[in-house]
Amino acid sequence: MFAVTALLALASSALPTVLAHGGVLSYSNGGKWYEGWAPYNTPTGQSTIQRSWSSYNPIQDATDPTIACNDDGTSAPLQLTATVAAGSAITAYWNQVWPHAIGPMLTYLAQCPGTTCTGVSASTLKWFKIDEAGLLSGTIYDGQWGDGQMIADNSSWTTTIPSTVPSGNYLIRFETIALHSMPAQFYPECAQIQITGGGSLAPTAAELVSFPGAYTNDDPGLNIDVYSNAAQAQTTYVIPGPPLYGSAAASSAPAPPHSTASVPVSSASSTATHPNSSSAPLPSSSAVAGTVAEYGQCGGTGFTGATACVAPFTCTALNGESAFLCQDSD
Ligand SMILES: *[C@@H]1O[C@H](CO)[C@@H](O)[C@H](O)[C@H]1NC(C)=O
Ligand SMILES: *[C@@H]1O[C@H](CO)[C@@H](O)[C@H](O)[C@H]1NC(C)=O
Ligand SMILES: [Cu+2]
Repeated sequence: MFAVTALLALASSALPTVLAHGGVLSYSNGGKWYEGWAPYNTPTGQSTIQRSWSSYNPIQDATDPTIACNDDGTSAPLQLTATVAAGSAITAYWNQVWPHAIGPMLTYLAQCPGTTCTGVSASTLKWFKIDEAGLLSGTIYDGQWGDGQMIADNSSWTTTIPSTVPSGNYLIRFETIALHSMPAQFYPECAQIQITGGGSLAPTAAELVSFPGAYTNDDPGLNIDVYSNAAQAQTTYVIPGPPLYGSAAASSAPAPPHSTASVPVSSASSTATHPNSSSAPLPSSSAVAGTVAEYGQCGGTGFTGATACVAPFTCTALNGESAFLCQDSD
């Protein structure tokens, strides 16, 4: 009798936690279905394209040593690798129904040295972001997010392997970040893929990051209280991590942030001191005595705040033209 009661108590305390979290349980690509790693089964004999992971619990530290591919993210003795054509769609499926609708969706690739990713530590790789979805509409507080779209889409996320990515062996890292509580919750899982028929556009240095390393706990898109008064009015959100793969090539001559009549100070003075503004060098925001701190927002659609960064940071476009942040220019 005691044993039954104790078991019931255990079950009722453990179950809600498990149901409230989770991760990527399977994948599909090119009509093929790939079961993922089963974190609550014995590792012995498991053979999947997914890297091993051990718990439905989120990572809650942006610098956690296992933030690349979740704990522990190693390849298994019977590790598989999926062959995936460049330009094809790959879908990751989370447990049904994913519970967290507030936060961004992100997808990364990292190329492995040599002829396989098996045995390669995820934390030694350089990652680039191929897909992201942050605040899609509305406010931080009650708007539509990438995470909500993932839930609406059968608790799954489909991304396309860019046709420009060089062929080779990669880890693909699907991540959902939940912002409904602080600190932010990270749910990353990785799978091994071999990309075939790829292109020749290597990611730039600025697009490559390490995990841990790509995020800090102070990132404006992570250290965020979605219930604050500010969040209830805020319609912009800065997705964490590096600029998207290909964004440097797409905008090799980066434009300054949308300057409007409400932010005339630097552009007006630079026009005045350079009679030929078209041939004069672009005003460097780091030359102005700015007020916006590193990683502070300094521009973007609908943004009306200060636009000049403190030295030595420059106001840099993120995510296409949706937001600008004060960042190190190298
Ligand atoms: C929804 O996802 C489940 C896996 O979680 C999958 O078995 C099912 O086929 C998916 N449904 C559709 C319509 O894609
Ligand atoms: C300045 O602009 C004028 C008119 O467009 C042009 O004729 C002149 O060559 C320019 N001077 C310089 C230094 O670019
Ligand atoms: Cu959860």
